[in-house]
Amino acid sequence: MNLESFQLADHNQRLLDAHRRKLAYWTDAVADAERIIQKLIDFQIAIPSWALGTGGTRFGRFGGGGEPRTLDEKMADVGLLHALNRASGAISLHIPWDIPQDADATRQTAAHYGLRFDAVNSNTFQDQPDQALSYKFGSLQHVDPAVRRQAIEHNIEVIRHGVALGSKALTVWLSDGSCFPGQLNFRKAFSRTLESLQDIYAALPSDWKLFVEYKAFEPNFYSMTVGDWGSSFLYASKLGPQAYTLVDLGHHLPNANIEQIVATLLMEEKLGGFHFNDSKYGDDDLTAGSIKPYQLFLIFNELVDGMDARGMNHATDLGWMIDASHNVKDPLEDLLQSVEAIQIAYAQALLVDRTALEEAREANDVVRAQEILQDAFRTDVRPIVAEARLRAGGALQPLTLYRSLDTRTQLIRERGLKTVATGL
Ligand SMILES: [Mn+2]
Repeated sequence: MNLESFQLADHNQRLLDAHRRKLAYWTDAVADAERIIQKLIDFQIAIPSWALGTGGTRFGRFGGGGEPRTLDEKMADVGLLHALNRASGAISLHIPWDIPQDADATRQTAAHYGLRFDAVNSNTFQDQPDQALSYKFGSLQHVDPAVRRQAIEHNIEVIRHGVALGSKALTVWLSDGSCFPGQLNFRKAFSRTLESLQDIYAALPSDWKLFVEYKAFEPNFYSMTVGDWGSSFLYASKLGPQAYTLVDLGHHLPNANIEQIVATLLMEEKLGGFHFNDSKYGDDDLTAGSIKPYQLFLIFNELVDGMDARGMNHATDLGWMIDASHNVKDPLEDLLQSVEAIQIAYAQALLVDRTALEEAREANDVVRAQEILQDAFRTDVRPIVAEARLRAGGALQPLTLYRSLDTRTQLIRERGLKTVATGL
């Protein structure tokens, strides 16, 4: 469904006075407010095409109705999110779940919604119905060169789809690994995976990036062949300057210091992109910022610090994507929450007094350093996030407007109650 301009205008008009009162503190007292608002307007977070339907667990899936049935309907959903928050101006596609039938038409539809295509994702973690050889024992690491070749060709096909759509990056996440000790020769698995990735890398256009995503566990529960940032960094380093590590927040062992990983990868010029989500136990794929908002802030603190140290453009020099799954919530509501949580953490990180923080560190003033970070984290930045949305043409409160329009009921009316989006 489309958001009508009068609906947006009515919503904003109703909330405008209250918003201006909250914003007054920022415009009166914070010298940096304008700079932060502009950075928020520029910052766009890609929505994954596989997160627009209900996810599920090993135990069941409870659909919410009105799920997008086609790539066009997925783009319509992301277009609606972007119309509401003006911060979701990109979509990340998964092949073969979202193979465009007519790339030009798909590009036009995306342009109509103001969307660009972020990284395209390959899939060698499942067998497709028409597939000749199985990935049961891995894909790029497989002992049989014919299976490796099939997986390589699939990745090259994904690049071709991405080129046709104007994407500039390929994300490779491998489920390759082993479930039991003894099953796998680690050195051979690494070498075979590297050789396969080298063939894929050779097919990259010169202005593309290859993101190597890592995960510590699952679906292989003894070893993962790209299991941590160290192995991803090794692959990316050996592949060449167009290869980077992709950090998915849910892919670490419990209590990993993700902000330190981010700082190191940025320093080594090997951080390529992000998959945002949140978790308490494992790869829970929960709403960004819903469990550990301080961790999300500390990650953004390192991102801003590390990107500024290298003169990088926050909005364009890394891939910013959500990778989440929605089991009990309306996926679109969840994605609105995630985007806002990411914007809040980013705005708080922009507030950090970096000169004072560096002075405190050099003086071993631990208390002062902690106070500086927590002062930024404890600041309610929601009024400037809302102001950025307003200036960019979005809604002051996207979730409130989404609900007041009874959007899900309308989507069910358009698409049906029992629709299932392609994806996991
Ligand atoms: Mn991911």
